[in-house]
Amino acid sequence: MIASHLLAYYFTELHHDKVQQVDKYLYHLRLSDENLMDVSVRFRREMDKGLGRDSSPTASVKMLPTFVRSTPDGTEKGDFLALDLGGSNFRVLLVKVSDNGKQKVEMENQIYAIPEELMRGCGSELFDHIAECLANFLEKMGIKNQKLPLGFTFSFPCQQNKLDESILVSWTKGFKSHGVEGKDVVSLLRKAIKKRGDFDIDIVAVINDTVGTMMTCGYDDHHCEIGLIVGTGTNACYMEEMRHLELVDGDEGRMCVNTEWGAFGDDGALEDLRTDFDREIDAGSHHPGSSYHRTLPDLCVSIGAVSEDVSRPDRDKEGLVSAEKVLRGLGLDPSGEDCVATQRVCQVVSTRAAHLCAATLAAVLRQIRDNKAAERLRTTVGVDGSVYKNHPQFARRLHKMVRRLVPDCDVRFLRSEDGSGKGAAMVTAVAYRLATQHAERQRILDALRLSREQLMEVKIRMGNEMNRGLAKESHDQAAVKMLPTYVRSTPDGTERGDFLALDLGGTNFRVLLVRVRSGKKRSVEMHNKIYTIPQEAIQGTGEELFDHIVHCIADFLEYMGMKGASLPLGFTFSFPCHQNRLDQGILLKWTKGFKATGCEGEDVVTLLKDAIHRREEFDLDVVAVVNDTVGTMMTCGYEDPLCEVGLIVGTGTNACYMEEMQNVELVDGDEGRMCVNMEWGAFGDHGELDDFCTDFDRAVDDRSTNPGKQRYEKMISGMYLGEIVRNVLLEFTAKGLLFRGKLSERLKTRGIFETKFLSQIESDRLALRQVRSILQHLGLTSSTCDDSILVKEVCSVVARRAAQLCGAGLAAVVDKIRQNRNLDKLKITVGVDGTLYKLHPHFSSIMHETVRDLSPLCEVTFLQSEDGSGKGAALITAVACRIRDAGQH
Ligand code: 0WK
Ligand code: 0WK
Ligand code: BGC
Repeated sequence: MIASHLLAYYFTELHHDKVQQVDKYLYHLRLSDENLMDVSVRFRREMDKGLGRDSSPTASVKMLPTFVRSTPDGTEKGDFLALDLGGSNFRVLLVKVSDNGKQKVEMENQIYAIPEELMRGCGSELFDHIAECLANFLEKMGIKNQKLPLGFTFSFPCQQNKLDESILVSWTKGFKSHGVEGKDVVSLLRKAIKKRGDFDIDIVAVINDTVGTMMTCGYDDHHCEIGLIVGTGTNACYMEEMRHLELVDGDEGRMCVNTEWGAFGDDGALEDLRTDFDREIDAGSHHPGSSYHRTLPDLCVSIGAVSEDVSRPDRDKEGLVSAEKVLRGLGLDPSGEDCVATQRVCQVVSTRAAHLCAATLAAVLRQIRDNKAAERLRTTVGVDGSVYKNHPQFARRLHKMVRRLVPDCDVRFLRSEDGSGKGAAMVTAVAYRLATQHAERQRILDALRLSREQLMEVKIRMGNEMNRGLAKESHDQAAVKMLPTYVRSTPDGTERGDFLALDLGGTNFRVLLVRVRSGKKRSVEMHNKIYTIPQEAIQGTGEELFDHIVHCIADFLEYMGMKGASLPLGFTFSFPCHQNRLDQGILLKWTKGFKATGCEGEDVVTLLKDAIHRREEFDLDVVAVVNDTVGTMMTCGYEDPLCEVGLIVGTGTNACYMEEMQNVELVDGDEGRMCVNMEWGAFGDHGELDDFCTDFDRAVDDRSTNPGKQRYEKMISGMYLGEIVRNVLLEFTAKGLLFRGKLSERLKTRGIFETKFLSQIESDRLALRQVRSILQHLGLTSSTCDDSILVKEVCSVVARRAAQLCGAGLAAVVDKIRQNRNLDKLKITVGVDGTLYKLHPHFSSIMHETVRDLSPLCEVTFLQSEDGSGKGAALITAVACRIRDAGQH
């Protein structure tokens, strides 16, 4: 229109005012670098508006989420159909993707016409026609009986809520079929196909042609993260950070955004740059008032013979000839001057178009550069469209201006030779791969997901095992030993004195001095020092281990200036011990990787005393040996008298609680209560949990220092969760479901995936890239964002199961206490300690929830121990001393 207008105008008015007037007209169509930089800045602002949840409804540049999040990873394979509607040609394609190592893509396609009357007629007829073309193509290819997956390139602005659903926002490019805007084009197509009933397909994805172009080019160049179309219409898409897409949930990774930049200026943002020619074109267009930015293509269309006419003259000498031919074609009798002017008009119009494109593309490039916080951005733009491809100067002008506007970006422009249909097939192939992989991953993870019924079953079985452990006749066969601790009462506030305490068995070995005051100034003051237990002591001889313990005590007494002091000592020894009295503990078996020889079956108090004697430096009065669960219950009981259960979820896991003496059949007497150390870690050692054990659990157990033992512990506690995750990741990788199937040597290393990683990876504060840095630390340098999301999912599934299993066990404990006391409702406190419980972001809440759900008649308060079980051990020692001293008077 401009050219013809201009020329028509030229022919009428300019006959009189020579070339100057032409230049005057051309002036407004020329944009300076400042103008273009300003357009670029304005567009960037529009992008932010489009991405914002609150601002997007009024934004002209809609920034539509496409639900395309991943690019091909080379493992896609299969036959896929694709439809390509919205450009100059409507294509139906069959795309064969083979992954025999060197991924190959073969394509067959057929172009079909879309009659004008259908473009402007009734929508259902349009889709009937599309279905007709599809049927024709399937017939031709002899695949009408196959239900192939299909990717639909539908190149119009669509609101998407998922990959296979797309609501048409508004037609563009001369399409006006009614009854389609506001509808899901996938349902319209499915309906049209169903109506025919002679073939069926599985529509997996609907995408915009810019997205298809990005994917088509991304197949050859993995740097391609922008898709650009300059053809009948113009538009661009790019990979945006999820955290910027406020319209879609999730902050992890990236998603392709269809900018629909054609509408830039619809809110007047380009008013100052628009010329009367633009306004006239718009007024005469199919969609007046929308799509200013579509200045170029619409302009071309209206001159008839479309862009060729404009682009051909834009070729210097040869172009002049074309100009004359075009003008004669329009029934004019142009002079040489007319042809020069016409060529000039074409040059200026297409240059403005190329530069406007460059300005908005520059904004997209800056957005990606800033997203990556990159000094210098290296990226590829996949391009398609007849204007970009056929106009002799457009591409060069676009590239040049882009490099001028964003000199700090290395931009490669990659022409799409295969059309966006291939891209649509790749999106479908990726969606298919992701869906298949997702299903396979969920199938594997489902083995680690426990239903409420299964958890209730665990609770019931734990309850049964508790009774078997308590009962004299079944105790020996019971897996859960329910060991009497000889702790019968909790502190009554009269305790006082200085006590030493040892705390062995958790992550840290502590020596403590605990000063207990009674009466009004009732308080407990503690001094402690943490010592490491060297691996060689843990796995050496018992003598070495206990000599090391005594060495630490000596160091502590010196450190406290109490060399040679002889204080009553409470020994927290966090391993299963059979006790016949408070100051004796026969070690039944080591757990948590301890293997020191000559200890199992021995009284650890004796082993300690022997070591003290061997040192001949000080003497100690070992009054009590307690389990860390008992110490924790006491520590918390000092604050909250309702605390009658102790729970540890740390390196290992275990629980204790105050049981009715009449149920503690291993100990004489029926009066009162005694604390029972359940040693529930061994639950499952006799097969009680076999139907809940997975291959991953079996792999962890097989390679542990105590195969077949502590099965429940190995599904819950910190020493093992990392290993379970590592084994799941190995399985996923071996099946090509993760890390592109590339196994890293480091990931094969036992214990490399520490449980602390689970807590870190699941903490909401940790962005994905930090998950990636953990994976990089594990030698998984090529892990992708998707990999990180999957690793996070595996960690959460494994941790969730651990928390639920722990909750099911505890539900059995509190319900037993309630039944012991014939209460309809029990109010009780559980004292808890252990790094996993304290540091994992979700473990405690999931465990609490499970207890509440499985034992609704128990109102359970969880009290986290801040002082460790050493304090509890000292309090037990204080009580024992009080009773002993009372006994001596
Ligand atoms: C070829 C792509 C198609 C896109 C077209 C745009 O396969 O998806 O719509 O380019 O260019 P046009 O045909 O409008 O010039
Ligand atoms: C801190 C207690 C200690 C217990 C430990 C368990 O003072 O007795 O063994 O918690 O947690 P872990 O250190 O194994 O994570
Ligand atoms: C031990 C228990 C201890 C628990 C928590 C288990 O391995 O057998 O005695 O209470 O770990 O530390």
